[in-house]
Amino acid sequence: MAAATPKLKLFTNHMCPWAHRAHIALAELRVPFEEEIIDLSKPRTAEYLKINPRGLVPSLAVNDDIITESAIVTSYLADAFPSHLAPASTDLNGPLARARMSFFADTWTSKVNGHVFKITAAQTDAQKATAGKDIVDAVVKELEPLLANAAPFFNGSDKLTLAEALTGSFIVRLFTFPKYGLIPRSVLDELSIKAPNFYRWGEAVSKHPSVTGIFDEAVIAERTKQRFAATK
Ligand SMILES: N[C@@H](CCC(=O)N[C@@H](CS)C(=O)NCC(=O)O)C(=O)O
Repeated sequence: MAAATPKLKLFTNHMCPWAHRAHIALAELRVPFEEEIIDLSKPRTAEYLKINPRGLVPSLAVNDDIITESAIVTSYLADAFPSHLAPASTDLNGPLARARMSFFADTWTSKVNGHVFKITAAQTDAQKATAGKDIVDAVVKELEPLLANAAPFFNGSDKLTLAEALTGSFIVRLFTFPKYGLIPRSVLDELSIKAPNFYRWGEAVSKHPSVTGIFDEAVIAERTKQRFAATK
């Protein structure tokens, strides 16, 4: 007998790119879930700290169990609801395909994401120029080769995969923030020339409805500006 579908509740905040990962997976899986928005502008309540002692979003309640950390939550969703996001680890090529997607997401997080954070936080043109060069160099070296067979999504997929669920929230920021002056447009222009695989993939990812669903770009760009203006 098939196991009953678990009851899911996502503790989230739509401004948070880490929580956004779980939203992308849930949108693709089309599984019903409840959500509770956690106000990150205030100290976490004692009730939420019982759910996640680190006080971070996202957290996912699966019936009475809690899962935290966005990569773990998102991978759990791909495991629990078999779909186009990822082959099962018991499939012939499943473990290898999953290792490739994990490596891709890890590469984004460990090699590129920090530079994107720095460019949005930069206070001077010189800082923006340095971070912009670092983004382009890291994408060209680390990500461009991993996207040679994207079609348009990871590893020849015509649908989003776990690789996009884990990175799409950051990609949509990189591709939309130039409109709001948070990232110089020249960074995207350079990427389109020096990293054409990445640029084509990023354009497709940043327009996908499962990625844009909870992403209110104007509000998020404004909040990001305010956050960094406050640190001036
Ligand atoms: N490593 C965590 C990072 C999550 C995270 O940093 N969430 C931020 C919002 S984007 C948060 O909850 N911040 C609350 C705080 O620092 O008080 C994950 O991947 O889930």
